[in-house]
Amino acid sequence: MPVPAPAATLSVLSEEFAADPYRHFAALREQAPVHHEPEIDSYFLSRHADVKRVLTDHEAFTTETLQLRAEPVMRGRVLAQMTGAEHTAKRKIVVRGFTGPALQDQLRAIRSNATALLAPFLHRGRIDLVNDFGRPFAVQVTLDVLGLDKRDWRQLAAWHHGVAEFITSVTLTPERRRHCLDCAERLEAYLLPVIAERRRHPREDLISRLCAAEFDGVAMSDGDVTALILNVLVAAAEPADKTLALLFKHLIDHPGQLAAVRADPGLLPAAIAETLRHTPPVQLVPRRARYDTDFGGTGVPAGATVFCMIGAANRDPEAFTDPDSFDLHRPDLGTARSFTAAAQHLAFGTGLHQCVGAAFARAEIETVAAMLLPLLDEVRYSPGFHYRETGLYTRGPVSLSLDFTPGTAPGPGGRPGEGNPGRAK
Ligand code: 2IO
Repeated sequence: MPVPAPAATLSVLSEEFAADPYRHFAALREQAPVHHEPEIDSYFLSRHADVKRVLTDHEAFTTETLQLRAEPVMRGRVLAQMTGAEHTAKRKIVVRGFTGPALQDQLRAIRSNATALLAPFLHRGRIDLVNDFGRPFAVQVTLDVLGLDKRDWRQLAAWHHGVAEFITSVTLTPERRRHCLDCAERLEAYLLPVIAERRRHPREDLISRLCAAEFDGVAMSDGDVTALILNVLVAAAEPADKTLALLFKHLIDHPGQLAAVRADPGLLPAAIAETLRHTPPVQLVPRRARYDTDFGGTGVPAGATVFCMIGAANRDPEAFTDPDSFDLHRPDLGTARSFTAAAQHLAFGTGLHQCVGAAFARAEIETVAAMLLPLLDEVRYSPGFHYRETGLYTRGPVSLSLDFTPGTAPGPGGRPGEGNPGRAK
C-alpha cells in the first residue's frame, strides 16, 4: 500500500495549517501543487507559475466566484467582477481617484491621521502597532479618501469588519453570515444619503468622483456607486494595518536591515516590497475555471473554484532565490516594478485585475513608516510580548506591542518643514 505523504494531505482548513501556513507551503508546492479541499470543493494552487497562469488567463479563469464571495455584502458588483469596456472605464475612474492631485491630498490626510493617532503614545514609549495605531489609521485614511465622516469611524469600522469577514472567510456559520449581511445592509443605509448629498453638492473626494463619472454617457446608479465605495473601503482598510505591522516585525527581526532603512529611508520601498513578497496580507485570490484544465498532470474540472495561494507562490524557489529569507536587498526583488503590473511577487495579484490601489498602498505605508522610524527610537518588542498571526484569506499579526525610547526628533526620514508630530517631552 502506498504511504500517503503526511504534509501534502494536511488540510488547509486545519488548525495546524492556520497556526503557520508558511511551514507547509514547500510540501504543498512539491507534493500537492493542485490541492483539493473536499469540505469546500475547492482547489488550492501553490506554485508561482500556476498562480500566475490563472491570474493572467482571463478567458479560462473568471472572477465569477465573487458573485457568491463578495456581491451579497458589496450590494453590487466590485471592479474585479467587471470585464471589457465597463471594467476599463470604471477602473480608470478609481485610478484617477488615487493618483496625481488626488494622491497629493491623500498624502496630507495620511500624515495628519498618523500624527493625531500617534500623539498619545509617543511619551509612553509603548504602542501596539496593530490595535493602537494601524487599524484606526487604515480606516481613517480610507474614510478621508472616500469623503466619509471620520467622527463615525468606530461605527463604520465595525460594519466594515463584518463585510470583510464575509469576503475573507473560507467557511462561515449561518449566524456569522447573518451578522455580516446585517453589517452590509447598515453600511448601505448609511451610504445612500451621503451619495444623494454628493450628487447635489460634489466635493473633492472619491464618492463625489464616482457620483459624477459617466459610463456610456450614463451616470452610475446608487447601487453601482455603493458597491464601489464598499470595494474601496474593504480593499484599502483591510490589508494596510497588516502590511505596516509585518514591515516593522521583519525590520525588528533583522536589526541590520532596520539600521540600513534608518540610515537610508530610500530603502523603504524595497523593505515594503519584500514584506509583501515574504508575508502577503492577502493570501488567497479566488477564480472559477471555465474549462477542464491541466496543471502539470493534475486536472481541475470546468466550473471548479480555484484559490491562488499568494503566500506559497511568493516563496516558490522557482521564482525567488532563498525564498524563505527576508532580504530587502535581494537582487531578484525588482523593487522598481514591485508596485506595478510587472511585479515578480504576486501580493497585488497580477493581470487585468491587479490591485488598483498598489501605488496608493506603497505611498501610504512608505509615508507612515518614514514618520514612525525616527519617532520609535530603539524600537523592540515589549517584554513578554508573544507574536501571533491569524487568518487564512487575509493574514496578519493579532497585535504588535512595541517599546521604544520616546522623544527623538525626525531623522533622515522626516520631510522638511514637517516638524515632529505630536512630540511629547
Ligand atoms: C474586495 C480581499 C481585502 C479587492 C474584494 C471583493 C475584491 C478584491 C482582493 C483585495 C483585498 C481584499 N479582492 N481587494 O483580494 O478589491
